[in-house]
Amino acid sequence: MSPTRLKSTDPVDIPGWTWQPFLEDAIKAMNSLNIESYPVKEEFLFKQDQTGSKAKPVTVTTATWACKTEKFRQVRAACVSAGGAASVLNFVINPLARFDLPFFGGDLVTLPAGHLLALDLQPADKSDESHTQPVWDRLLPLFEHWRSKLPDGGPIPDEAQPFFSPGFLWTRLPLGEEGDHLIETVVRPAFNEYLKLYLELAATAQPVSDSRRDHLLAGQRRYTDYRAEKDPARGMLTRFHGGEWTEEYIHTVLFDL
Ligand code: DBV
Repeated sequence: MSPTRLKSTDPVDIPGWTWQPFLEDAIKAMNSLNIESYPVKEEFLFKQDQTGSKAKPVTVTTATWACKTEKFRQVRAACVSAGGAASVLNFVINPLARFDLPFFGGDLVTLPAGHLLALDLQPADKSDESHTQPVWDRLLPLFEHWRSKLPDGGPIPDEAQPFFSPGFLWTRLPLGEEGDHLIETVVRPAFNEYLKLYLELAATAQPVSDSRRDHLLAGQRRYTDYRAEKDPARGMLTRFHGGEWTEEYIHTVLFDL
């Protein structure tokens, strides 16, 4: 039986989904904010299909947790569970452009070949020092601390550079005990510290002028359009749930600005 999720803030409870503790940490970290549910169509709140062969079917589930707050236009978690084939938490906080804030982005991905883990506070306009510097001054000490404990994830495409901060924490870890240990002792506290810093920046953010808001909004659109166009999960989601569902999910839920 599939759990009924009627509201975007209803708990996500997918048996065997390995990233559950991270989502629970994130929701707890936001518990002093006034969280309201965010409109998400039922077919995107909870979607279950079968993949794999007739002889060895695999149940695949994609659930979406989402909310809005006073300063966040949309906070959303894409939660994918497909047994040994994939387990994903993609978590993004989209601030209102009225506040001079970066995005919070977390991509926690387990595939048969290993874990891919990305964390960042991503700028709406990397060339705008008054947007980036106050964030980077506080982010870089966290980055230096945690990156020293993780292998480097390797190169990312040049065209992605405008959308990353210098505090982009990016690693690949092996499946099994060694990877699991680093996830629990390094990646989880790093995720929580990045999020704590983000929520502190948001707590002190004051509304900006209309013209500043328009500038930030234009940068947010470039970022969101890029993420929708290049979504690395497109192939996987299309295999699991079909092309039509996936395109609508990417454009109207995951990257809906
Ligand atoms: N990535 C998303 C969404 C996902 C998702 C919405 C719903 O943006 C999952 C799920 N990411 C996902 C999957 C893969 C990656 C890879 C399934 C593996 C794709 C595959 O190998 O088949 C960080 N994520 C990646 C990669 C990077 C990121 C650099 C490798 C891309 C590649 O190998 O081509 N995603 C990227 C990033 C953020 C992010 C910087 C924000 C911090 O969310």
